[in-house]
Amino acid sequence: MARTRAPERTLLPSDEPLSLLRKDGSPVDDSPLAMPDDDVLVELYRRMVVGRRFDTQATSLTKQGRLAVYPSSRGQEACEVGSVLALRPTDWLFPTYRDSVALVTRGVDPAETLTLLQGGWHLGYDPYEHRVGPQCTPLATNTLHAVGFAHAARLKGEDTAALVFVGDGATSEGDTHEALNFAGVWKAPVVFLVQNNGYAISVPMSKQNAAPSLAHKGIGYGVPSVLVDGNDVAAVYAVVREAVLSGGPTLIEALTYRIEAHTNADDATRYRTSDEVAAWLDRDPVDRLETYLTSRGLLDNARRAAITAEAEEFAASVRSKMNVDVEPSPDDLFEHVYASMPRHLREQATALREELA
Ligand SMILES: Cc1ncc(C[n+]2csc(CCOP(=O)(O)OP(=O)(O)O)c2C)c(N)n1
Repeated sequence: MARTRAPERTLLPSDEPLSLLRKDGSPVDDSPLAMPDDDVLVELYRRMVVGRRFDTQATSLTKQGRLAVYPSSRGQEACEVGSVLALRPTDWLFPTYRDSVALVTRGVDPAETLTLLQGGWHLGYDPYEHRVGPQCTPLATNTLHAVGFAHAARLKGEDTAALVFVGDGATSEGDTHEALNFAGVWKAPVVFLVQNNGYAISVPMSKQNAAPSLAHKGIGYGVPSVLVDGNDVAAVYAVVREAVLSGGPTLIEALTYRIEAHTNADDATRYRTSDEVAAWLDRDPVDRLETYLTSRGLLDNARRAAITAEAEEFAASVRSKMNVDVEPSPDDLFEHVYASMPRHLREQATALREELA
């Protein structure tokens, strides 16, 4: 992929997305990005294969009635995995509903990851264990959490960066504006990773954005901005790593595509063509890295088979963990909202209990 500008920390993103691997898996000769080490590349591949298998399994669980809803990130594995592996153990992740693969990559138990989408519990994992905030479902609220968190950590003298995921649609929300503004003012160590997958449900980018690119949205806030090929995991890893180590804010737009529908409740054939999907399948992030690793002798049939077997085992463990009936108590709805429950919530809880009695 062509490139017109080196990724020095200027405010202006490059005209073309930065990349390290072309869509056919061959390396980009003159990329300004540093290729990750060989062991990192193999690990990126392994995590993408396992993540994709987890994603397929979660999609199947919706068909079996085990999950209420599942927003697939199939096709977006380079963003989900590349950015998470670029974090240091001390950094924090602030994900959205689409980022279950990122959580699993960070080490969160897959069944605990899925309780929100199952309807079993608001937040099934301990955020402190792996430093992962709650998966937000209101668009862009996590951007404010990330900026506040990163700023507070710095005030406490901690070396902690926050990585926050947003979709292209979420960049149109007021919360994103406020978060970018204060990230710029405070020079907070926050990496905004915009996974531009082309659509906000059925609304295409062209109907909600007039900027030359979403990365350009950082300029007005004084936040350095980067445009990257979001299906090139090596490039995503490299730009996120650099952003994390910069110690300040960065806005990264990763150009990618969601292969599945918005969720299992959506019919994507109503707003996009099969030709469009096919063109993106041709840019598959997993195949691309696999081709590269194979050409470098870093992946052979035995290693590939072992990784596939590991992914199958992971999916089997997800199935057995999710193959239980959950009966959440309606009272749980009122738990953990406030430290002490205000009167109106106490009244609602009583009314609900009376209705169910
Ligand atoms: C504040 C808010 N408004 C509207 C919605 C309804 N909604 C859910 S997902 C979605 C589209 C989001 O698109 P995008 O940000 O591009 O993320 P993607 O789902 O493609 O990952 C909308 C409008 C919501 N969840 N929160």
